[in-house]
Amino acid sequence: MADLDVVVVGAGFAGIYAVHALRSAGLTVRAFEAGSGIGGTWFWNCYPGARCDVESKDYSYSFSPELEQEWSWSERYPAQPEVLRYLNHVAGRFGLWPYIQLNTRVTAAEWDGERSEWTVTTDDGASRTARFCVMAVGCLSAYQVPSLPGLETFAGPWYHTSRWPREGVDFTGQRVGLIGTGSTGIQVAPEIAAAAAHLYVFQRTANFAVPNRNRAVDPSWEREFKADYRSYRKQAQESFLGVPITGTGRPALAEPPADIQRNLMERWRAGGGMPFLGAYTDVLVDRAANDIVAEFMRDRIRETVSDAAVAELLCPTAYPVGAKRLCQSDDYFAMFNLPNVTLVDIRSAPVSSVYAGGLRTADSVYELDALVFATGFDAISGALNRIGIRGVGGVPLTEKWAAGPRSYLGMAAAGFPNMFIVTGPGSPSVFSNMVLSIEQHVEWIRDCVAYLGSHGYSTVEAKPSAEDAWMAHVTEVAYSTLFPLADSWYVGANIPGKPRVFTPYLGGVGPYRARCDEVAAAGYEGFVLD
Ligand code: N01
Repeated sequence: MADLDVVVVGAGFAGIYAVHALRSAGLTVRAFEAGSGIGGTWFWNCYPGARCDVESKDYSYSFSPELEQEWSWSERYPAQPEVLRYLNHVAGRFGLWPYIQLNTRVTAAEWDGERSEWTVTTDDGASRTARFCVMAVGCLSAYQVPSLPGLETFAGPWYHTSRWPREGVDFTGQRVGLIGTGSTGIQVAPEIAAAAAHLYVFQRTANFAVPNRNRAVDPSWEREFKADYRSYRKQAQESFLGVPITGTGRPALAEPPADIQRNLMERWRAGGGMPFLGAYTDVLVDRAANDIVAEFMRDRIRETVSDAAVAELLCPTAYPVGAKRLCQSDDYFAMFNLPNVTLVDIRSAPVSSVYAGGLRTADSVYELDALVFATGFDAISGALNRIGIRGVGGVPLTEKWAAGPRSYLGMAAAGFPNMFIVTGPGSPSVFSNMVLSIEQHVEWIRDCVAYLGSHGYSTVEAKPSAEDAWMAHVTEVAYSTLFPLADSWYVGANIPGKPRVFTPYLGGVGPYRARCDEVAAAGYEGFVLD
């Protein structure tokens, strides 16, 4: 008999809830977490300025009406320390600590077909067997540092934002180089600029950013909001993004230009990416509509940044707005008006090498005391590919995914029985309110395991035909939008050599949930139960 019913890999939002939900269903569960604390992405990404771009009222668990009433968020968009406090509160409140083993990285998971169980090995040399494996490793966990020639010769310290020293970093009086201008780079840059003698921002691709208009949560608004939290959560579950937003419901191309400008400006002033991009129905599917919104955003950069040449360099033109994750910031563009900040265009003059005293580009040399990489992640599949996962016949997951990650419903990979992936490739995951999508997956997995038990089955495995059909649908939906036009981490374009496959499901959170529920109601259609 297996040591455990379920091993959960990771203790971020997904792993924490998986432990709670599966234990509440009467299963024996153990979670392994590589970090010295829980929180996953919110544990590791403790760089200054780290803040969620989904509002706190949405980016929080909905499974407990009591929890959502008890907890009070201090800000509209929660900063990383507050999200981490929240998760620690949840673990304590629901008695989860005894079932979470910290400082323990899962290094391998192998399916034993004879015994119908997984053997999970950890970096302390121990192994456990479990009937089920729930991979709650996060979509943005496997960070990447570019292989720059000479990096090992750099005399100063260098940091990746996703492994920021927990004690913080003092940049006072230093010349700092920042590589990476995605969501993370845009958040960390103003914080570094506030302390450093000089900040050089090395930009390869300019990015769009909308204002947050972050503010303290008003207690009377909170009271009012909480009075109807349940029905709000229901709306969120049925919505497209996992956050109810109010768009005009009309295409931009059918709207008089002056009305578009007025409407976009209202949303710009209110702050937030989802309501802004969701203003019109055609922005993410029609290039002409997208161009109108993109130009509106470039105009905001031009009116903010006083040096016209710098402003032009900061204006994104390489991809449709929204096709890469829209950044949010209240102070990034204005930061370039500071005398101690320089924007360096490494698209036209790429970084050639690092030397002891700094960084060389094709046309210049920059003397630096410290280097910061905000260069992103091997997203969605990276963390799973780094575990030695072997399914039926000892086939490695890396081999199955050699041409790109794939799964049925974004939760189960053919050839890997009794292994569930939370927010895996082919699910709304990063294109949704992650917390809500995590809850939906965990509850579906819990119910599936219960169904097997009550119907006398011991294994569940996605059929290859169901996986093929689902991934074809994921691709078809993606290619009906503008998303594939960007070289984004959504398609793996940020990782040299990674196959270009669009894996997030863009069909909408509500319809996706309905499909998963239909599959379950039909006795787990598309799965082999044995
Ligand atoms: O990573 P990214 P991120 N040389 O991949 C550059 C979530 N998130 O950590 O665009 C030079 O987006 C790269 O340039 P390019 C959110 O979902 C959320 O910023 O490839 N530059 C790009 O500028 C987000 O999308 C929040 O040309 C190199 C940057 O590094 C996701 O995490 C906050 C390079 C990487 O951008 C990832 O964001 C933070 C190289 N060799 C993150 N390699 C919020 O909730 C890469 N780059 C607000």
